Amino acid sequence: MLKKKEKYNVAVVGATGAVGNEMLTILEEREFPVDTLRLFASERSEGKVLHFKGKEIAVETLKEDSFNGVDIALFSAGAERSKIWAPIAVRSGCVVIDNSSQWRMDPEVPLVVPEVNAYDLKWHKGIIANPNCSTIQMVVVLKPIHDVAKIKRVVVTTFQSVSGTGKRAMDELLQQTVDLLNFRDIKIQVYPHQIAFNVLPHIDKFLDNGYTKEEMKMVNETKKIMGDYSIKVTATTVRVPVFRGHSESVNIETERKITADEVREILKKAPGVVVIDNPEKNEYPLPIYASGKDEVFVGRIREDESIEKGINMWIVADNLRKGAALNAIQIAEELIKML
Ligand code: NAP
Ligand code: 3JN
Repeated sequence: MLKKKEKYNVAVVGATGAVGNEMLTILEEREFPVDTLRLFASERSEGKVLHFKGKEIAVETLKEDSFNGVDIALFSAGAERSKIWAPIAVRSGCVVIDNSSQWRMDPEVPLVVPEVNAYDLKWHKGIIANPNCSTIQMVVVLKPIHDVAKIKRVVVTTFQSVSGTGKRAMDELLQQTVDLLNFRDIKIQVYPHQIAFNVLPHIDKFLDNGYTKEEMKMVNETKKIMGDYSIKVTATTVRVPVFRGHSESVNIETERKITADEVREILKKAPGVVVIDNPEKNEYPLPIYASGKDEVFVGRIREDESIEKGINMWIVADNLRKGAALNAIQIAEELIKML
């Protein structure tokens, strides 16, 4: 298990991907106390050189003994890899912070957003799960409201950027946009339909209940992180032709009446939240401004006039940072603070 040290041996699994790349940037930016850094990806990337703090590090493929001597492993190489390699890493003595959905709903695994439930880190058994990006940015805003007014029901519609799908999807949006503007035929490879100049009400696979997996992740993960299974959640997740930054229209119904002004005051004091809510100046959160930032931005806060105790909000965050890499590194920071 993790022992207190001045610096830690860190591994990033999926280091060549969209999330992995962001992890390297954030480890460096936040001066995480890294002793050695090992980078892993698929066979396609073996030997590829990545940069960290001015040093070149060659990418390796995973082997049974890859995690020997590693203290903290940050996984972002997909659920299948996490399923196989996270237990191997734990057996080698390291703590795994996993970005995939593989372990999120496992009752033995804490699902953590530090601003909301850092206390759940106390009972980890080696694996800690990082929630889905759309869930993370929503719960950072919901928790302080829940503490004051108890949320009974959440209705959320997301507007998710293509970076949520990874590097290939970002390339596809760019290529389709360039091709369409040049009157050329387009290639459709990543999504079931053209994504440029389009909106797809479909993220991840469809399930038997008519929802997508992404929608059910938001439903189930929200309850686990908030530690309240009585909250009702329904979600519609939508892919939009935006490169980076997920936006969400969120409607809540509370047990206690709370005004829009009260919500603004609560959120102004909430950790990791920035309120941008000046409609008279056309000021509200936008993905182009949230991109590259660490905070979760919230605006368009208003009372839902169709019910007695309801609030509408617009929530935006950088999905690769707070939605994935940053949250994982904040978990690592909390863990070492606890030692
Ligand atoms: P990506 O850009 O496609 O990157 C995938 C990464 O996984 C690459 O580094 C890839 O290496 C590596 N990989 C693939 N097969 C591997 C193997 N057999 N062994 C080791 N590494 C392998 O995807 P991404 O957007 O970064 O997302 C990666 C994963 O993070 C997702 O699948 C998801 O589970 C998780 N994720 C979570 C959130 C969240 O909401 N918290 C958001 C986005 C993603 P190569 O470059 O060599 O192919
Ligand atoms: O599509 C998005 O905006 C977020 C995608 C997240 C994602 C993509 C592929 C696999 C996940 C996730 O984190 O839930 C997974 C997965 O691990 O299931």
